[in-house]
Amino acid sequence: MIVSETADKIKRMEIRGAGRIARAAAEALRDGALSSRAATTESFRMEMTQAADTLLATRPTAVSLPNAVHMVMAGIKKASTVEEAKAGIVTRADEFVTSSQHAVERIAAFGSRHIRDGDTIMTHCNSEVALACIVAAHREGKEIEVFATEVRPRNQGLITIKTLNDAGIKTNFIVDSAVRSFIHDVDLVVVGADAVTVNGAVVNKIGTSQVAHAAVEARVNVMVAAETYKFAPRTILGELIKIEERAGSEVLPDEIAKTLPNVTVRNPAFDVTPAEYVDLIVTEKGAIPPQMAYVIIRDYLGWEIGEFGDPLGGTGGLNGS
Ligand code: RUB
Repeated sequence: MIVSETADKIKRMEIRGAGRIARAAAEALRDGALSSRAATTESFRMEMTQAADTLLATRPTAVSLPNAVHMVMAGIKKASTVEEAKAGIVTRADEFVTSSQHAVERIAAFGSRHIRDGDTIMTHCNSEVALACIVAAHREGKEIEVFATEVRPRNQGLITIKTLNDAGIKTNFIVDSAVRSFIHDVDLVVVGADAVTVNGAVVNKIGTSQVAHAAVEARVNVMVAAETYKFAPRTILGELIKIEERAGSEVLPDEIAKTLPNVTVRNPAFDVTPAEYVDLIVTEKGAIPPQMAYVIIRDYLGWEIGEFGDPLGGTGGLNGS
C-alpha cells in the first residue's frame, strides 16, 4: 500500500490501535522504499523522509508510531547506495513487524498469568494486546467473565465484544458511565496503552483514567498491557504526550451542533492515567511496576530514540542497536 493511502487510513481510523498503527506505518515505509525510483541515495533519503513525515502527521498520541518510524528509518543511516538504503528499510520494517507480533504473543503469555481462574475483568476500548491477555487466560481453561465498555464516541467496544464473543468468553457490554456501578463486581482491570511516560503514566483511550480511578477506589488492580515500543523516550526530556482532539462531529452531528451556537463540543481521544493508579505494566520483556518505566526506555529503546526532530534521528532497534 502506498504511504499516503496508509496515512489516510490511520487518520480516518480505518487502521487504529497503537500496535496496528505502528505495524502499518512500518509496512508502508517498506512498500514506499521498494517502489521508489530514486536514482541517488540523497533523493531516496529525501523521499523516505517525506514519507515518514506524512505518517508521523496522521495521529499525534500513539508513541508506537514515531518509535516504529525511527526504527525503520534508521535502516538508511549507514547506506551508501540506493540499494543498500532500500535493503536497510525493508530489513528494519520486516524486523519491526515480526518483533511486534512476537511481543503481543509474549505479553499474552505473561499477562494471562496475572488473571486467575474465576476472575471478572473490566476492559476499556479495543486493545489487541489487552485482549490477547484475556483470551490467553480463557484458552488456558480459566473461567473468566468480562465487562467491556461501549467507548463513545467511536464505539471501539463493539470490536472488543466481537473478539470476546468469538473466543467464547462470557461478556457484559456496558455504557461508559456504568463503570463505577459495576466496578465492585470486577477483580481486575486490563487495558492497553498508546504511550507510557518515563514516570509510568499511561496514555490510553479517553475514559481509561476514570476506569482506573474507579478501580483504585474499589481496591481493584489495574494491569496495563503494552509493548516496549509504546514507551516514550522523549518524556525523559520533560516532553508531554500530545493528546489528540478529534472533530466534534464524532460526538454530536453537525446539523444539531449548528443549532446550538453557544455549545462547543470537546472530543479528546485519549487521557492520562497517573502511575499511582496502575499496579502493573506487562511488556514483552516482563512485568514491571509503572515506576520502573524508565528501565524499559533505558534498556530496550535506548535513551536517544526520538530525541531528534527528524525521522532519521533515533538509533532504532528494539535494543537501541
Ligand atoms: C485505541 C486505544 C488502545 C491502544 C492500545 O485508540 O486507545 O487501547 O491503542 O491498543 P484508537 P493496541 O481506537 O483511537 O486508536 O493494544 O491494539 O495497540
